[in-house]
Amino acid sequence: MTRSTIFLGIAFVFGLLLTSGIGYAFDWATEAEMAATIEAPMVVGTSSDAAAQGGPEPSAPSRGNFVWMPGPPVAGGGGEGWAEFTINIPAAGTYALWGKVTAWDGNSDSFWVTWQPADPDEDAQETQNTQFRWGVAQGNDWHWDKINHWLDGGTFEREWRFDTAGKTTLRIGVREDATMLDVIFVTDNLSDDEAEVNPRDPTAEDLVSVEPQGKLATSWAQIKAR
Ligand SMILES: [Ca+2]
Ligand SMILES: [Ca+2]
Repeated sequence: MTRSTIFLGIAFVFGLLLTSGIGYAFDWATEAEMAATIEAPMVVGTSSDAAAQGGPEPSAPSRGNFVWMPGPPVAGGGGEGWAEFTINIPAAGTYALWGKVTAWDGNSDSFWVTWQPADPDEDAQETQNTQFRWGVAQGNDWHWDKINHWLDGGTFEREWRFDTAGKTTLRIGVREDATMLDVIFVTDNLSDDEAEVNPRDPTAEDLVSVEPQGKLATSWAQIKAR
């Protein structure tokens, strides 16, 4: 092996480390109840509100609240109201979303999800486009679910490609009432493995810092801390 071959090998390995480090640099979380806009009948709720509808009472959500369209267990209903979030992404790239949810049963386990500008400006509650239908993992207490699309032919995890950094708009629309959303977690780690992605509740810093430049600085600080 020549000296230049060894050098190229070292440079290649270093490049891989650098690439993987940057690729997994960004994560951010926000409280569902801190959405920029919440349109009724989607409202902010508490665990006792859920119990008052007759379902099992979930434990305390992050910062005490979640969003939902109130409704009793088992019963159908829904299709109106939404929560909309402004999310500043730090760089062009591909991102995934996880929701911290409670979903009692098969009549209370879905939302509509569009994230513009990767998704079109489409009212999924009106079009009923299954590309934007999130089949939420069931469970009577808070758990993480990677946002998927529940197509007629199967359910697949989603990811969103943004060509530029900056402001994006995420809308979570009611599909079935009583589906509960506590936290939204945004990441450029596209793994489906929850243990690897490690979705989390918002930190105080997440809730203050919304500027793209600020988030980029945070990402670099996080890399350096590893
Ligand atoms: Ca329902
Ligand atoms: Ca919350």
